Amino acid sequence: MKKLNFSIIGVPMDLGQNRRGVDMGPSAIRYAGVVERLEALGHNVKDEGDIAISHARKEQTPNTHLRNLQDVIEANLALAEKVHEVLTQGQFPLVLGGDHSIAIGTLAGLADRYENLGVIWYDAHADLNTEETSPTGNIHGMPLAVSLGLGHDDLVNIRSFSPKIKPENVIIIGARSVDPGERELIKEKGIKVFSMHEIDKLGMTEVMNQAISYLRERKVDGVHLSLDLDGLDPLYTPGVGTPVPGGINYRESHLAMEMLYSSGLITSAEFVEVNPILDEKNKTADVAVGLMGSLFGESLI
Ligand code: HAR
Ligand code: MN
Ligand code: MN
Ligand code: MN
Repeated sequence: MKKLNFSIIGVPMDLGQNRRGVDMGPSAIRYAGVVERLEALGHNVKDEGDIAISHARKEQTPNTHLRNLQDVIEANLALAEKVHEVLTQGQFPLVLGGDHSIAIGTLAGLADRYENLGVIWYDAHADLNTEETSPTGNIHGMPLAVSLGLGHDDLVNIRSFSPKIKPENVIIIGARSVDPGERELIKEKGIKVFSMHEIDKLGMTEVMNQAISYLRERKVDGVHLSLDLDGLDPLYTPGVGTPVPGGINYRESHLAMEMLYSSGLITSAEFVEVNPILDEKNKTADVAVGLMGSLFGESLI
């Protein structure tokens, strides 16, 4: 088994949406034993601590309905630099959220290292809104669009280049709550989506086989897994801000992680949207850490 050198980066960020508590996600995931779980698999783990997030809110930017725009920009600038730094040290970035707006910074930090980065977006949502299409103004509904180069200039141009990723290298898995503007973008850009419909119809084994083959055919030089815990059914991960029923189940999710492990494709990962205030006895963080176990080499026998 390949031993990895992890750098864990916590991002105690709740400014990309309007339900407090998701800033405690990194603590909850640490409490659920992430470091011990990965070390038990023989990996080296360095906990880099948390990115500093200001809880003193900046004034709202005029002429925009993007919530907490300045604070979200600052947090993602800092995260992008940190991810870039640990990559140059040869470490495997493992980012703990925080709301999903932090994927903007993670991908910005990864992008200049990979010419042809693949992205797996495991989520109930497509996170493809822009300022124009967003029904809420919540930036956690926008990080995939921003990384494709669509959205507010200051978000899109973090680390001074755009786009960070190519639409044909993105795969969305688990989608079941997609806004009209997001649907259009999926069609226009030809983004590969395995919605709940495909998961029900094909089964997770076939979905993951197709996803892995698709990324191999695209000749990606790395794959980032961005896993939003609301991708799972809220029965298993109730501690999320925007739960959507009818989601991916517990064993399907473990199978997906185990197949990704066997593929050897994953080069970075983030686990986001864990909100301990909305959770039941840290259940959602426990599931997150369990999934990391499967993603990084735990096997059943
Ligand atoms: N699509 C809706 C919006 O833009 C809801 C987004 C909810 N987002 C997350 N991330 N939890 O997946 O506001
Ligand atoms: Mn999301
Ligand atoms: Mn560089
Ligand atoms: Mn989501």
